[in-house]
Amino acid sequence: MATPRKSTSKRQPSSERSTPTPTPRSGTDALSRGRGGEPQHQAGGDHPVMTTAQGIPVPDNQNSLRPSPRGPTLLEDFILREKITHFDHERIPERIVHARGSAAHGYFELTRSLSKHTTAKVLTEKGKRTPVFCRFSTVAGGAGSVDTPRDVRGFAVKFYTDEGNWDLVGNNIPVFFIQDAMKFPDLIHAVKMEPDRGWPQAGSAHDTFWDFVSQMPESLHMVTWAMSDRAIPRSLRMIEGFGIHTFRLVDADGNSTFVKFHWRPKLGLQSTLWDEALKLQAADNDFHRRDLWEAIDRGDFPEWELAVQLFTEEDAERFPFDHLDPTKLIPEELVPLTVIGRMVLDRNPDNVFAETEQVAYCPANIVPGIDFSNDPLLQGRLFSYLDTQLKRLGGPNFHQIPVNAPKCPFAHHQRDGHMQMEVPKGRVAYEPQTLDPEGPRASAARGFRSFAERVEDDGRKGRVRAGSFADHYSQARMFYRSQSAIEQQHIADALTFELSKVGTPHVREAVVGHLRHVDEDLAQQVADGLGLDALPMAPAPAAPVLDLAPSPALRIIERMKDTLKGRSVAILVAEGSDGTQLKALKRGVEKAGAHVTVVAPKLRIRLADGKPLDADAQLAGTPSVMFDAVASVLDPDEAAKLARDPGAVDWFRDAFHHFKAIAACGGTRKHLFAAARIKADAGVFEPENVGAFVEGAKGRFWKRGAKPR
Ligand code: HDE
Repeated sequence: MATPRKSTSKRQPSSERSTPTPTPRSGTDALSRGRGGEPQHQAGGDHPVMTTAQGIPVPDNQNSLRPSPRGPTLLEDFILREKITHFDHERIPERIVHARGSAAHGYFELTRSLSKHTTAKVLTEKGKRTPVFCRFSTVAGGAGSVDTPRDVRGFAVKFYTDEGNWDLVGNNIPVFFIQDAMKFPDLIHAVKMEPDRGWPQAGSAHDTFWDFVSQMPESLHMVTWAMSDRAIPRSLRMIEGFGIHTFRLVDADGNSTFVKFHWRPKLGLQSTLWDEALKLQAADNDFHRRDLWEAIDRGDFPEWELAVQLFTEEDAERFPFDHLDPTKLIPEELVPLTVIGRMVLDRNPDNVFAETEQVAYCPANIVPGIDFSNDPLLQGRLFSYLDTQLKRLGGPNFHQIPVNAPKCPFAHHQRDGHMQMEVPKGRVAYEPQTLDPEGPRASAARGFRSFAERVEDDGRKGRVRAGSFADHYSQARMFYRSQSAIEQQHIADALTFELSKVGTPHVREAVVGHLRHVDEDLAQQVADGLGLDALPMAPAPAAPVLDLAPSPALRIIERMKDTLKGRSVAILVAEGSDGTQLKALKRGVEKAGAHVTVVAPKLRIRLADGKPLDADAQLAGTPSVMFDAVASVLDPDEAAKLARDPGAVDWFRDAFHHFKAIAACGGTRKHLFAAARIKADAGVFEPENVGAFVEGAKGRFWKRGAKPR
């Protein structure tokens, strides 16, 4: 039975609501006023009337329907039931891998036509801008995990081309752990949290992952990458992307050229140190997604070049590895990269769930003129994505969700199914047919045509692995030997850290045994770090380990761009700071292209001239790991006070030990450097000398603490 109610549309003034009058225990007066349940702030003006999902106006969004003020809630309350039911169903299954992601809209602009090799319009119409939606992700952690674990990053791009959607679903590492799709569930079960205990979340430093690695030498190449600085990027705006597999381009005559796709960040590559990554996890779980979102929000649009490596069947035959093996890369020195376009991400999603969560990438989405290769990992992926998305998005019509729908005209006879959003007209939903002259029909001229690859005549069906996939170590060795000494040290440290978290001695030893094929010195360092008495035996390799020519293009440190563009600099101020000096420093750093954050112990301080200053961030929640370089403009007495604050001391200690440029005022040098035991070096600048600081902030001062090898 419904209780008669007065209209609640007339809001009481808040002063009346805040009067602490005793709540009556019965009576319709208390019910209709909703005392205690009224929101404190009502939006003024012409706001739309709130309705249910059925469009019925909602009279009261604070109180459920009950027969008396303290009585039970009535089942009849369809408004409450609809609201709660929808809420109960708000979560969909998260992705089994790549669950945590951030994405943006943008465009791809072709700057060089590949018309010699392909008919795909997206790759032939020079100057054309194709809309894209790009999602970055970590792999192992759940959607609610953190942004900065040691992990591979997904780099998936959906191109809404005039000939249908093309999805380039890649990673930020150019090779993969396994050669055959058959092993993917095993790999993921091994790296995800262990099923009996439920940890670790988003990390590979545990027994099951390394046990799998120890049994799968083919993973060694990617493991070496995953232990390198590539797996702890500074920003999603500073990672490379790779299609990994060899694909084909197909021309109008049906000829094919092999192709590998590479994304290269305009801002250059940059990574964090492991210590920074750990501290970033504590400081800001959302460090990467916030960085991407804020950069786009302020118009600092991230940009990548799309480059291709093109090669023929004959070229491939000369490679010392199989181009169909996804654990192998083709060094740039062997097949150079040709830049063909650029991608600019210039719009944040309007709604994370509707777009970032519901976007469904699929390597099988390709357009005429592009084709697959026989890479056995790619072949398995062609099945997996649609299959998982049917479950994740609840049915076969997820291609109708706006972020997934093609932007070109489309027409087919697929009908019905869960969540059908279209209202197809007419009686014809089949083909061939004579009843509807407007009905869609296949087109041999315009349709997708698979490359007419010759299939071996003497093939024998079987569960086999090609002998040309047998070399598991040579490229891991090449990668390691291509790194600078600093990066090699980081790989050794990362392996030592990860294996130190492995509780099973024989697993640790087996992995160190494999490392001997990568590099004897690397294996020795890790063995020392783990306290092994002797180097374990190296397993017999399935193919001879080759000393391939190093590829310096695989380094990061030397490819960090000589620029402050896209970087982030913090200036620490406190009560009594010199406003003029702060202004000059800020202006100089901003002019060089960096984003400046003014950090202070309190959000509002008074400068030396008495003027108030609103800081951008508070010191306690803003450690220096969040920035590429730091500076201070402090009154000496305030610096002395801050030297008693461990957070302030760590601010400088960390910046220094993370090899960053520091513009330190006199007070900082005298008090905070003393407390942090910092001895100023070539990476420490005067805040007045903005030009020198800007130059220094473009790189890191690795000499500061290089560990001797
Ligand atoms: Fe994926 N992968 N994957 N993967 N993958 C998924 O699809 C799978 C592989 C990659 O931002 C899933 O919709 C198999 C390589 C990215 O939404 C799933 C195999 C590469 C994303 C799946 C691989 C990737 C996924 C999970 C081995 C780099 C996130 C949810 C045969 C080239 C895309 C989903 C996004 C997502 C399966 C290997 C990249 C389960 C079976 C190699 C970037 O379908």
